[in-house]
Amino acid sequence: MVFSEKQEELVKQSWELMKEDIADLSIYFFTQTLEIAPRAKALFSFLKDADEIPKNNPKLKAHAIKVFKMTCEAAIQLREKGEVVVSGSTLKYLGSVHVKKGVSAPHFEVVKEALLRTVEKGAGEKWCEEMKGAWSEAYDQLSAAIQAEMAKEA
Ligand code: HEM
Ligand code: ISQ
Repeated sequence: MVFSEKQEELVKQSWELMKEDIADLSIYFFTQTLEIAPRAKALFSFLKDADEIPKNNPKLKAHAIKVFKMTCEAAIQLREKGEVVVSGSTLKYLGSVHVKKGVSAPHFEVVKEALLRTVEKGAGEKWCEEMKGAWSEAYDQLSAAIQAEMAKEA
């Protein structure tokens, strides 16, 4: 699939909008993830002992930002190179972290849905089908790279 300049632009544009409200959107991202898959709560070290999602946890915020930034990066690579290449050491690290935590393939679909809902909320009136498609494609490719590494780890 060819990733167009327009698609890259849509991802970048929505991320710029999201940054303005990233503290709340980070919480929203986790809330959506746990709404779809309540048992995923136990996977996250900073959530498992909390009754509710902590509103002011720097780790939570940093984790959410990383997922969004990596997906943005994936969109840029898709347009520039036609594929997502995560640097070797980063990919190895991500593969091993997710295997160790017990993350499985269906979790990736859950996080995708939560991510799309979060972009929808953050983009507001800029949200559109094309934007959804661009984030979906970038996430799918990134997710495939991580899962391929996880399969090697296991
Ligand atoms: C940790 C990114 C999918 C659960 C991490 C970290 C990154 C990351 C960067 C490491 C944070 C750090 O140690 O600095 C991603 C990306 C994903 C993805 C880019 C998809 C494209 C998933 C999925 C799950 C998941 C599907 C399952 C719900 C976790 C957990 C940790 C983690 C439990 C460890 C958190 C802790 O410290 O307790 N992820 N992740 N991730 N991820 Fe993901
Ligand atoms: C997966 N990995 C790291 C952080 C995350 C935050 C929210 C949902 C999924 C995640």
